[in-house]
Amino acid sequence: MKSYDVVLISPFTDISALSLRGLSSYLKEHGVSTRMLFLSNVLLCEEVDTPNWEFTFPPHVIDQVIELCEGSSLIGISMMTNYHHSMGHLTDGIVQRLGVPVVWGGIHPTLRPEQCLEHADFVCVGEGEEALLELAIALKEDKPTTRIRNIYTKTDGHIVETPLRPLLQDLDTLPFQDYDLEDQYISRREEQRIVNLDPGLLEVYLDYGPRSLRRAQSTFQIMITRGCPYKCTFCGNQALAALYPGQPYVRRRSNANAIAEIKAFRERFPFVRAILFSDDTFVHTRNEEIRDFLEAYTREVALPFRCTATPRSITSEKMKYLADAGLFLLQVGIQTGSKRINELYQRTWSSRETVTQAAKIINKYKGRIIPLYDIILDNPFSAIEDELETLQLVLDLPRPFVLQLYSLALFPGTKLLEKALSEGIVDEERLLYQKDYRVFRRNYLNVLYVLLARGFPHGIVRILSKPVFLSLFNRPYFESLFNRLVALKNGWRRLKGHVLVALRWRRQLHP
Ligand code: B12
Ligand code: SF4
Repeated sequence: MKSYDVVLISPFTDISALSLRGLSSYLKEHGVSTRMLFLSNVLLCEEVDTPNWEFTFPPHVIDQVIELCEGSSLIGISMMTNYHHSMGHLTDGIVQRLGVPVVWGGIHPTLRPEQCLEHADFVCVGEGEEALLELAIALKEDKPTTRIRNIYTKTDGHIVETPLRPLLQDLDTLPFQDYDLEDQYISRREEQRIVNLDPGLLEVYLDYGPRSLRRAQSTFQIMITRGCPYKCTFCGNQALAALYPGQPYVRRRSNANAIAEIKAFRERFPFVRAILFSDDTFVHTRNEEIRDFLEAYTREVALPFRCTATPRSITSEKMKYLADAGLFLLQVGIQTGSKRINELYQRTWSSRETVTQAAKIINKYKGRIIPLYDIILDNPFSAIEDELETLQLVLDLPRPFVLQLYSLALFPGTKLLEKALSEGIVDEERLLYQKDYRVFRRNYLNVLYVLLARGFPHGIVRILSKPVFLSLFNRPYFESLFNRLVALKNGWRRLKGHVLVALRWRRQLHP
């Protein structure tokens, strides 16, 4: 089998893997060959559509990964915090059996380099393009690797830190994402193994996208900015920006450059049906900037698209440009309706009035644009009054909308985690690695939110949130009853899943 200088591994459910595809192109542009593996456990083994953070790859898949990595001089893995466990296991397997050095990069290694160096030989802190290239060349040419900026390593048990390169300011100098499928592989549930990613599979898997929007249509993801101007205390951006004091953090590609990338993708893969602008907050820019971008987009691309916004960034003018250009789904971070919690989150710019005003503007386009409102539950600093204020806000928003609920995950580097640790509210290890943002506490109020998210009539939820019902049901016995019911249901589902997986592996070993 042909070998490559660098093998890049993505554990994400979503094979868009924007960071790795960008890094891969950057390496190739500078003469370093790459192979990419998309190894989501969801794509491989789960019988349900959600990742299992405790997942470890079965031996026959690790064998295949080893085979696909053989002959390379470096293996790179991109990481979010929740993947620490499963990628740690995979990395240990690779290092022991292959002896090829492994570098981890992405938000988690950036914020927790020391922990990541327990598994990986190198960690890339911050932006990776130039650092990864320098590391790959050094390893290929057998040169020292301890002085590469942004690359941390360990010698004699001590961590060797290096200074950070400045942030890339001109994003137009970066190549487009790597979609050369002949060097790309994907883990497949159907075959129970890793297979070559061909255009047919790409079309299917680009349907996956973010969790709530799966199987909408084959969607190309792109970012036209890096960074976010806000500093919400639960978000990784605040920690990332802090690494680069005094440097412009929000950077934007030129319209022409972003549109050229979309056009190039569509020419190559005409099945693409929609575009997803995955920027932290796509709409946060001046009216004219959105207008100019969307005019060019309509002229040259004209595919339906989805994007993200903060409530504050929504204006009537921008919504008109967005709607005219084909926006069909707008993800808006509301997070809370409580003034007190907005202060805690450093989101005082996202008041109830701002949210209500934004929702009214969006609602003028009902039938054409569906808003997707993000709400955070399970905040240990919230009181029942805060939760009720949020519920009330959601109930008052004009319909239709989709509600996307997250159980608060306290990620490394965030102010909220620091606060929770200093107040002894959390045990870090448990929260960081085992916390599942889709698993909510099963208390009465959360059940009301889930009912809303599942389309239950607002009138009934409003009645169920009256003090009389709250005093009856918002009690620990209700939560424990629900926990038991859900445990029963999950136990049954897991058992069914294990049996199916075992049968598949058996078939795989004894065809
Ligand atoms: C786009 C995005 C997504 C997209 C696509 C992600 C993907 N698979 O590519 C979608 C919407 C699917 C998504 C989903 C999720 N996301 Co998200 N996402 C982002 C976002 C906005 C941008 C990430 C990005 O692609 N940036 C552009 C690239 C070019 O930059 P980059 O990722 O920083 O990569 C650079 C460096 O880190 C480094 N690097 C990265 N990988 C590697 C690998 C190697 C080997 C090397 C050397 C270097 C390197 O080099 C890159 C180029 O300079 C970030 C916020 C942010 N600003 O980072 C959140 C963020 C990464 N997401 C986050 C989370 C929590 C999630 C979810 C788990 C849950 C959720 N709340 O949505 C899901 C999980 C998905 C899944 N099941 O796998 C958190 C992660 C926090 C953490 N500590 O883990 C972030 C930071 C936002 C936040 N709330 O704080 N996400
Ligand atoms: S607005 Fe969104 S992306 Fe920006 S810091 Fe806040 S949560 Fe993060």
